[in-house]
Amino acid sequence: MIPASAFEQALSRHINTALAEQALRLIQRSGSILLMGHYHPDPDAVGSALGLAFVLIDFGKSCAVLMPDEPDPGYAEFLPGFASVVTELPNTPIDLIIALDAGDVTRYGDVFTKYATQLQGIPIINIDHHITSQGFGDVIIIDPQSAATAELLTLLIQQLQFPLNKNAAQCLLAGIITDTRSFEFDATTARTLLAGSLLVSRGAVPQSIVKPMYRLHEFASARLLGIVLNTLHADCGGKLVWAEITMDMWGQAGLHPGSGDDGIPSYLVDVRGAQIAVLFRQTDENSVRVSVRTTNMCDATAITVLFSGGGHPRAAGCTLRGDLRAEKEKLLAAAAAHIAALK
Ligand SMILES: [Mn+2]
Repeated sequence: MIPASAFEQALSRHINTALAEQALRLIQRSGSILLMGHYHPDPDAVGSALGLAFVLIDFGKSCAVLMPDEPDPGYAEFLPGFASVVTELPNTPIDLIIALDAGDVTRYGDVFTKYATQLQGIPIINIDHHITSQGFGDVIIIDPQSAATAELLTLLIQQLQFPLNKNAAQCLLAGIITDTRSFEFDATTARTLLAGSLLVSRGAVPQSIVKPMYRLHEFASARLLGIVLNTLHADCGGKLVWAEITMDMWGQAGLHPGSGDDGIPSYLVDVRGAQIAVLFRQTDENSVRVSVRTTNMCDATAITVLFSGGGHPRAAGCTLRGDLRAEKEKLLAAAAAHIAALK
């Protein structure tokens, strides 16, 4: 077991001391604290809010965790305290707001407009790790070096010498694991792993997060994968990999059209040599939804924008309508052209 002092040495003094002390003063003088995450909350938003709440409760504070909309109920499997998350402002006094994992008020849905009267004049601490964040409120702690808001909170908790209990550690580890996809993404640093190590030393269990997040799937989804892989094609010398789900395949797998296929695009892009992976999924007679995944050589949005879609460079989507067979050929040609243009 690593002595606590070793973690303190390794993880302390990463946050501007003046900012950390300002945050501490606001926390000290507040009895009742509202923690919130951004809309479409991911496990880093929910885990950061719940994790910090577990810490502050130990510190004698009363806490409420508010999300602008319902988080995925599946998170309950690995986030202690998940059942306490609310989507409406509780009717209790609030002394302090801690807004987590987004540095812009508009990212908190309509919370700040809907409850403008109730929230007016309440001090705000904003903690985030996104490089594009401007920050808002009275104390702004933004650290783009952190792979997750939960990593930044782990540092802050260490720096302020707050007690870190097992539930808090589990929630924070969930934020770090999901924002780094199990310490895989570029954002993962030696410090991220140290923060993870500290959380595990306090009782967090990586497998209890990694397995439900990334590996567990329903029996019907496993059947669907088997059916879909029969349609697997490779073009452009293996650089373009694609597969399709036709209307009758959903039924064969025992699924409602458009459900239970979550992991398939990622599975396709992990075929060795693939630079672009495309999954066509027909969910009704008139349209085909397309998921595009790429390796870092290709930009998925360069393909999906041609079909009025959008997304991110590594993962994007669009919907095909009209002559579905012709549109599908057009999309594959666009993907092939993108690959050809790389040479
Ligand atoms: Mn995050």
